[in-house]
Amino acid sequence: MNLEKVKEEVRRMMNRELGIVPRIKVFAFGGGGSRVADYISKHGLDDVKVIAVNTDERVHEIDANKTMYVGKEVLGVHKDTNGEVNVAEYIIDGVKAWILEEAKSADVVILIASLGGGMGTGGLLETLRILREHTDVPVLSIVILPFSFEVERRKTAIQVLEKIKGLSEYIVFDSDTMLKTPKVKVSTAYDIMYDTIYNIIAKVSNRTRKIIEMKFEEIYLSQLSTIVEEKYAEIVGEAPVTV
Ligand SMILES: Nc1nc2c(ncn2[C@@H]2O[C@H](COP(=O)(O)OP(=O)(O)OP(=O)(O)O)[C@@H](O)[C@H]2O)c(=O)[nH]1
Ligand SMILES: [Mg+2]
Repeated sequence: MNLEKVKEEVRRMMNRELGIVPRIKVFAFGGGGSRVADYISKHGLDDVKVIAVNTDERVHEIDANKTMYVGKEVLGVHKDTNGEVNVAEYIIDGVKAWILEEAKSADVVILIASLGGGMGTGGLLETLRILREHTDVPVLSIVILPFSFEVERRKTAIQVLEKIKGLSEYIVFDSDTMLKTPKVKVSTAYDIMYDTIYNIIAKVSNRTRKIIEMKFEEIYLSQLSTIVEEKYAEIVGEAPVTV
């Protein structure tokens, strides 16, 4: 084994031992967001923690790393906010400490929701405000706009989207796009959309991993490199030769 191979092996071992992996936290809000969370989790993503948040107790049926059933004390037996964005914001404010605790250990936070209802819209926006006020963690919002025929919901969604744009990076999916391919069933069209979201998150995770590895290398591995060279020379009984 030559010196470069030894160095590479040490680098890999250190990454493994010290857990140099990105910590991506995905928060998915409301009914639509939970469906995305379920899809992502079922298809599996390393280094990504998926948290589904909803006022509907059935959130616990979602395949996610963590499911948060919120707002019972506000809504009582009601399963959703019934399109009340303000109510969702109020509920999220009540679990602010928990959101910050989760975000604290994240390298990147991704927020997902289908806009136009209450929980997805208010939940995402209020979480974004909380993160911006208390942390400097990079945030990406991935949102789905309702169909144009959902007139009032679409109006709400667009108003909130304008606010999101001022607070984080964002990616917008428009449900109307699904109408351009009428032969594709809506359920299939949603799956195609979820798959694109899955791929975006995978890319963010890979990119973050590369950045972390580069920083780690700058800080530790440059010093370690000298030690490895000395040890190598000691073991093979000669001056280090870089091949
Ligand atoms: N991603 C996704 N979005 C959907 C689906 N069905 C409907 N939607 C869209 O999602 C928008 C928001 O609906 P939900 O996510 O159910 O609403 P919510 O955020 O749970 O809000 P409340 O139930 O009012 O508290 C709707 O206006 C639809 O445009 C679906 O199967 N998947
Ligand atoms: Mg709902």
